[in-house]
Amino acid sequence: MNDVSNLFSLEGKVALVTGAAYGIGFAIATALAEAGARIAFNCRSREHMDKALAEYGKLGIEAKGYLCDVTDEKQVTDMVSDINADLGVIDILVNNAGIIKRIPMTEMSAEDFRQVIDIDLNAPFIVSKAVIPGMIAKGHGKIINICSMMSELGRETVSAYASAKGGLKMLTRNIASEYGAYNIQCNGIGPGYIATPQTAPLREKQPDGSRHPFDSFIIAKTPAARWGEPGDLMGPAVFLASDASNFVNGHILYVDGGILAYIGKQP
Ligand code: NAP
Ligand code: GCO
Repeated sequence: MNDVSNLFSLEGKVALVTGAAYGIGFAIATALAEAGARIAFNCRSREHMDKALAEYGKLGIEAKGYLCDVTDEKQVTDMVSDINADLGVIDILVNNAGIIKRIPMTEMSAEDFRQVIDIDLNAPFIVSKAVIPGMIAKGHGKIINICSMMSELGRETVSAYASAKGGLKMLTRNIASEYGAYNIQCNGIGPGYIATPQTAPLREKQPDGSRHPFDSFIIAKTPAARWGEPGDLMGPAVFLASDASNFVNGHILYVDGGILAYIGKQP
């Protein structure tokens, strides 16, 4: 049996966190580094990468950054080979990179819909496919897919995002089913509403200084009565990346301040 104090250690592990230049990915990569892992991350913009490297540096984290669009299979396989050479074979993958387009469905172009599916669903398939053979060879692996409230719920304007995140929940269960026998655990984290650049438009102050109506709506719908912070995902990510979760597979851990448990304020 494992000593409980070592169960959460990631010493000696190599982790790739996609889209970890800022926001949730940055917090998760920071947590994995603090638990002992060597960190690789990617994003699409050189400017974002340089800023992120400076931010990781300030925290004393030697993260390695790669310019890579996760929808491009060749760029992804090249990045994974580079990480294998630079840091070692990947033990932990966090499929975090993602976008949202908030457009009423009947006004949304098929091209916009496809772009969201491409980044939020096809890319986790592409990146997972690129790392799983190395995990099989190593005899273990952890894949964490960043899902959403929208893996379970619908709402106006997010048809593409909800379709992608619902699909990502099922990709998570399928990877767990297909590769569990190789000692690979694939789980999801379903964050509630987290204050990051992605959700900034939903929190913008009104011209009179009052809260955005969506901001008030989320606070009323969340039993914790607040937005989440990226730091709220740090503990759950370390748990799902570590030996502490070795018999947890195909699970979506909702980290939502209780949103999914709550029907909403009674009249
Ligand atoms: P964010 O602040 O917009 O950050 C997204 C990150 O993904 C950035 O680093 C971005 O960097 C990168 N990225 C986007 N498209 C990419 C691509 N094609 N290739 C490589 N990198 C790409 O988002 P966030 O709020 O931190 O969200 C992170 C994840 O959590 C997403 O999957 C999101 O859907 C999910 N999520 C967010 C919330 C929330 O409330 N914020 C809740 C539930 C789930 P570049 O622009 O430089 O490429
Ligand atoms: C939205 C989207 C996201 C959410 C998140 C909830 O409603 O705009 O659902 O931006 O923040 O995915 O889990």
